Amino acid sequence: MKTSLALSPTRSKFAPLSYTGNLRRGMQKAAEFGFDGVELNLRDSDDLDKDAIIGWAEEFGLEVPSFGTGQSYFEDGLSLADTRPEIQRAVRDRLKGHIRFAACIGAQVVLGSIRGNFFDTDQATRQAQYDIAVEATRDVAEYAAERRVFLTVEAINRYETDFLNTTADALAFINDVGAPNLGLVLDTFHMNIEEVSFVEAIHMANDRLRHFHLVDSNRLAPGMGHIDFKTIIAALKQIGYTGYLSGEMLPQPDDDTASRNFIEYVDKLLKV
Ligand code: LER
Ligand code: MN
Repeated sequence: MKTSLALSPTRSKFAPLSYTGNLRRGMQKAAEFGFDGVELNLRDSDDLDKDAIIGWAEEFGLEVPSFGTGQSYFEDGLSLADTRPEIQRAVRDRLKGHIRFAACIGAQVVLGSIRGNFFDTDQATRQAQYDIAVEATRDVAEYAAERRVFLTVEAINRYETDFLNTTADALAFINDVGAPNLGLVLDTFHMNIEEVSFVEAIHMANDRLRHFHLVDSNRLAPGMGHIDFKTIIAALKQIGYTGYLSGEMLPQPDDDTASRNFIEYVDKLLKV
C-alpha cells in the first residue's frame, strides 16, 4: 500500500485538505515528508494550469492516484442527483473536464460529495433523483472508459448526505450503474459513523475497493483520534488491497504537523 496527501490548488469549503491555495508547496512538502503521491481535490480542471501540475508531479517524483470532485457541489451547487437539465449538463461537463485531466496524469476520479443530496424528500422525487444520478454516472463512466480512466464512488456519512451512506449502499449504486470502470472509495471517518464493522465493510468491498481515505474519528491524522487502524490495515491486507491510503484530513494544528503525523503513524502501521 502507498500513501498520498489530499491537497487543493484553491481554498475550499471542504476543510480536510492540506496546503490549500498553494499546490506546488503542498506537493513539495508531500515529497519531502515521504508520501508516494498526492490526491488532488479540484473545483474545475478547465481552470487549471495542467502542464504545470504534471510538471510538479514529475519534479517531486509523486504519483497522482486520485481526484476529489466535491468542490463542484460545495462551491457551485452542481450534483449528479439534481434533476434540472441545466445542472445535469453542467455537472457532466465538469466531470468530463476532470476525466480529460485524469487521463493525462493517471488519476482515478472520485464521485463523492458531487453526488449531492436527496434532502429527505418524498419517495417519488428521491427515485427520480437516484435514477438520474445512475444515468449521469453511466454517461461519465463511458466517457472515462474511452480515455482509460477509472471512476470511484465514495460512501459518505449521514450528516453530509442522505445519498449512499454505507458500503452496501455504494455497492448497490455501482451495480445499478453497471460500468466496468466504476469502483469504490472508503473513508474511515465516514465508516466510523455508518458501518457496523470496519472489517466487514472492507471484506464486503473486496476487489471493488480502489482507493482509501485514512483519517481518524475526529477527521484528524490517524493516531489523533480513537479508530483502531491496526485491524483496518490487517483487513485491507486480507483482501489484497495494494492501492493508496490517502490523508484527507483536517490540517490541524497546521499543515506540516498533520502531514508529518500522518506519515509517521502510517509508516509504523505498514511495517507491522
Ligand atoms: C466528503 O466528506 C469526503 O470524504 C470526500 O472524500 C468526498 O468528496
Ligand atoms: Mn473522503
